[in-house]
Amino acid sequence: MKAKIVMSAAVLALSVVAVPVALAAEEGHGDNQQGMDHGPAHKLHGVVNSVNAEVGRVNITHDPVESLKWPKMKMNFKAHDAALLKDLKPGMTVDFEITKMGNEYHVTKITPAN
Ligand SMILES: [Cu+2]
Repeated sequence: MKAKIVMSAAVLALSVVAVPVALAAEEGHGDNQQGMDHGPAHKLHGVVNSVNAEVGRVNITHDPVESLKWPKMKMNFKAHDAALLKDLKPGMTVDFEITKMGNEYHVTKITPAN
């Protein structure tokens, strides 16, 4: 009986300690709870397939991306700022940068390729 009380007290003590630690760990990586997590920026090269400036989205066939181990593929991206897309046209070859924000990659820079 005594052992049972001791055991449940130990479990209780552990849970009181563990929760704040987990929350602190969660808070530690990336920005604070309010802001999005910002991963590193990756440089890409590709061809614009379609642009939807209203919703701030662009579809690009990008070349392989070494830093992400991505093969060549056709992909939708969200523009971090919809204004980035205003001069883009389907068929345009572009150099661009993406950053993971939350669980999505956002285009943070995009220019026509030389
Ligand atoms: Cu991709």
